[in-house]
Amino acid sequence: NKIGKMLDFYSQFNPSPLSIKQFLDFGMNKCESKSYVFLKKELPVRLANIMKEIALLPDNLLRTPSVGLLSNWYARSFEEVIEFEKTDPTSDNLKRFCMILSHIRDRHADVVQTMAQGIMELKDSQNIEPGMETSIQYFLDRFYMSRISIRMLINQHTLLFGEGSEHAKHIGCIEIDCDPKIVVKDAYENARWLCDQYYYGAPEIVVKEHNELERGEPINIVYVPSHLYHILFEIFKNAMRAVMETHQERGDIPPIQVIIVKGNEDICVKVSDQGGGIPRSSADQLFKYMYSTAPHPSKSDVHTVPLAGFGYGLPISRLYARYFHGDISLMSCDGYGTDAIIYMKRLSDEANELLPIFNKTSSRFYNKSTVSAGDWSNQSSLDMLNQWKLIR
Ligand code: W6P
Repeated sequence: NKIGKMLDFYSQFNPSPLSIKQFLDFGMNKCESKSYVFLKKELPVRLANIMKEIALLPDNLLRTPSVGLLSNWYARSFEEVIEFEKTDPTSDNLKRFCMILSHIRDRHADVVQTMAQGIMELKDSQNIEPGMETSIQYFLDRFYMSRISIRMLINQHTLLFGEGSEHAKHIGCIEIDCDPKIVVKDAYENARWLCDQYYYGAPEIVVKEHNELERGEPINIVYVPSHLYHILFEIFKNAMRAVMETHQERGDIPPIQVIIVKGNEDICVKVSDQGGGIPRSSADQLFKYMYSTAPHPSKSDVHTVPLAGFGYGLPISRLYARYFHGDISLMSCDGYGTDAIIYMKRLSDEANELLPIFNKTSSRFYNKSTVSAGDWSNQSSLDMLNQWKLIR
């Protein structure tokens, strides 16, 4: 069939990662036809790359209603963009292209929940061996990263060339002088509100800045503030819950401390809580999708009600950080508290998209059905895995 052929064709190309600087250049020159010509090839390439990977998922996951639904969304969107393959950037086509892109974005709005649903359906229907859990983790990281990147492309194009929006400081969803302190306070206030609803109290915040490069100057970064907000909101929710759960009875609630640092390579935001920390034996679980979906969300489970997200909060936050070659790392002192450090590239030309590429290496990953034997002695006790309950 035609769409299958087109998928084969477009999946042969590697996605072309853009840097934040390149996104800016696209947006400052405001050349809609240039963006159009780029996207009518790049979007099918990114869609095809991830669709090929979806096709390699285990059959029993592919056959779940949720994943079936989701595959259809991708197929429809792929068809819609390749309609433009041989078209020129006439004003009529430019307008139609913008509209189609907005439709595609709306169609894929619920992808995260739908995929999570599919994973839960799979878990309910069978026991998942560790090997399969590893491939699902591998897949979801790539799948959600692909989605983040495709939405970034669509958002930039529609914000820049859709309904008129002239902002001095915003180029699409990128802010030229994003002040991390403002994003920190915003995310804190919103997490605090949720925390208050449930615990009738919340930790205070203490924010410090250290600009090592320009001593005493405020810290600014070229970044996508909504991504940083998403990450910080998730970290604050986790930190607040930990603090409230460990200090509620005692009444003295230690503040959450934040330091924003501009160094030579990175801009870092460190969020330190005194929420008792995470046992080292379960720290690895925090970024696992299968783990956070593990306890079924139920209204009777008090811990999942107030500071509730979708359960994929931390792994997806880390993808947002990694998307432009940053990262998140969590470091805990068991019995005391946790430091979460968000790293962002200081220079916008070093902040390149990190994109999954479909090829032999990636497909081999799904084929291996066995877990390789460990070459270090360890009991890797599975019962340790479920001790730490993460908020969703
Ligand atoms: C905790 C667990 C956690 C996860 C993410 C961020 C902060 C914290 N604090 O105790």
